[in-house]
Amino acid sequence: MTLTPDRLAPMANAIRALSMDAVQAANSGHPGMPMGMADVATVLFAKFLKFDPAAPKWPDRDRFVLSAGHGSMLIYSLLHLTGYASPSMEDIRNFRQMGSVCAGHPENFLIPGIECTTGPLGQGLAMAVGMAMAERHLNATFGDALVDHNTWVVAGDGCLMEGINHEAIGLAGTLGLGRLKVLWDDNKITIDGDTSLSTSEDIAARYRASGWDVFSCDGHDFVDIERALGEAAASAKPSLVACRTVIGKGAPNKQGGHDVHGSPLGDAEIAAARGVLGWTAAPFEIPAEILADWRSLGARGQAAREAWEARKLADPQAGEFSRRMAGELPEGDEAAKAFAAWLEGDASVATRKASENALNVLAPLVPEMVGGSADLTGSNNTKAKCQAPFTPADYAGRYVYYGIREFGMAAAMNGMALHGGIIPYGGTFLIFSDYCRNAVRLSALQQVRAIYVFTHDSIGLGEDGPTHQPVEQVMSLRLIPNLNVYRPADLIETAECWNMALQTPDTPSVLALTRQNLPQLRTSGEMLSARGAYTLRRAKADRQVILIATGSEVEVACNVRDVLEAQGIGADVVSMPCMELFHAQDSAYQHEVLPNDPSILRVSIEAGTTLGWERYTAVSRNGGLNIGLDRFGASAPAKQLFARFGFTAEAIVPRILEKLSI
Ligand SMILES: Cc1ncc(C[n+]2csc(CCOP(=O)(O)OP(=O)(O)O)c2C)c(N)n1
Ligand SMILES: [Mg+2]
Repeated sequence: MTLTPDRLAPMANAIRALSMDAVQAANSGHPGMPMGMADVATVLFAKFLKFDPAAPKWPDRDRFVLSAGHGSMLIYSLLHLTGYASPSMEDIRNFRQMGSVCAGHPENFLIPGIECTTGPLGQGLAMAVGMAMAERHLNATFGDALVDHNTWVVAGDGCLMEGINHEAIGLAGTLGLGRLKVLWDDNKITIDGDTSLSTSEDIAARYRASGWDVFSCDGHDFVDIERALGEAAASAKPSLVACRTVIGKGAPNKQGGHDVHGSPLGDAEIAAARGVLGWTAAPFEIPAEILADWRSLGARGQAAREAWEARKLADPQAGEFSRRMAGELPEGDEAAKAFAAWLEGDASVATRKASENALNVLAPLVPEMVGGSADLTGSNNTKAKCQAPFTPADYAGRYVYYGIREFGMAAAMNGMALHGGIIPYGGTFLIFSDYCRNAVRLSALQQVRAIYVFTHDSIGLGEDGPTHQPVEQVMSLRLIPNLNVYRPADLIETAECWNMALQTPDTPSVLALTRQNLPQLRTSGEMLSARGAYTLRRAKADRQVILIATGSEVEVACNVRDVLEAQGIGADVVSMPCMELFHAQDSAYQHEVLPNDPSILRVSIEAGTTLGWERYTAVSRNGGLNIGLDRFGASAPAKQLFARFGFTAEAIVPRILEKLSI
């Protein structure tokens, strides 16, 4: 089948009609972008993209990322028209309504054909960088027969203007990700108006300077689009295609202006557009011959997919490839044995070092783990001995030098996890989690197993001072739904938390780890951290106090307990490495650890913001006590800071005695 421009034009108009009608029906949404990029997207799907609507998760499909997520009707139209089971026309009719999979912005967990959730501008492109990294890594590991595909992105002016764009394209250029192709909707319009209001940069020059190839085309000339996409496809470099388009193309009175970006066109303008486009079908009806053209191009991918299935059957590595793509961990209990041996010891190490020890056990056993750091490898202790660098010369390498690009790193990790076949982890200082916070949030929303190794987790980092000392970060990360925030207290808990992080395929994890050494507090018990919190020390004298602490403050809590016990006041110490997991336990267990007894004084100890700890201390004698830090830290050695800010038995015991005496 040769799709000549006269056949392609009505196909593109089908996207325009669906987009303007769905936005009108919802009385909200963004018609401008899908109408403007309809021609480019039609050429991409008709001539370049490798996909099979019957198998949306086929591992060797090209990845298509709509980075300009506000243009969601573009991808909903494309998926429906090419014959994916979802979304249905009914879903499209109910665009943006309760229960429809056609959400305001595309969500990877609602529709199998959507590779990633987009809407926060710039992150789709940055995740695509991760997908392209994953493709090269798996290609280097499993060969061309199993892994050989491209990652195509549609990005808008906003995606290119965001700061994360700089990080993402710098990384892609340095890593030489030639399989990454970005189609820029160069319409010179954003919400506020003409792009000249806010930008004057030479985008092509910036991309070229970052190691990219840059092409351009008239985004409404099918022949020219095909030429430019062909040049990009042939390039060995990551490529940007500037597609000069008119936003809202086809709406005669509104196209080209910023009003068409995010408002329904209105009945009169839609009628006028129907006239211009020669579109006579009723809303949500696609003329049979046009739908047939779309469906026949959708059916073309079947042959490529079946050829791939046949290659896979003959491939000796097929089993291992399928295991990794399914996200299943390798069998075996070697890691558990190694961790159990640590219980016998008495290791006083920083939890960042404990994490490195765990990684040196896990990374050889779990080959899909790909690590990295945003230029803090030696501080985050993220590199396992078995890992070689991931470079253009060796994409089989399993350690990524992300450079000082926290946001770009986190988004790339999301892309790798979404691609499948990889469990990404990456490090930076906990304080800079704020730099990548929205990507961490997207890990949680998209339900991916990305593991964040955030070290230097409190004033305990010492001399670098308040710019580097997290205060509110641990608690604020706990605010993000579907994110497990771990703050282990010693070597044993750190190993357990790593274990848990690997075993939650639909939930990302943060490991908040210390710079300073901590004593080993645990010498017995298996996987106690899995319950989120547990009684580490039991009261000997009559129990009047429960001390609840995390991370480095568990040691402090143990010291407080010893002083109280010496005075005949019984105190439990509860270590709470993961609030989220404790919350998921049944109430019988929760009450076993924290009995519902208002005669007991509950005391939280964490070297960070106290806001939130009331959840565990409110049911408590005299309202409970929250020991924390509700101000910025200071620059000094760690021990002095702990003393200065009251994280010592000497400072805490009198406060407890006072509370008990009321
Ligand atoms: C990080 C982020 N900031 C702001 C927004 C809100 N927003 C959505 S679309 C848009 C304008 C984007 O302009 P462009 O990419 O050129 O899209 P077009 O108007 O051409 O469709 C803005 C500011 C967002 N979605 N994400
Ligand atoms: Mg624009």
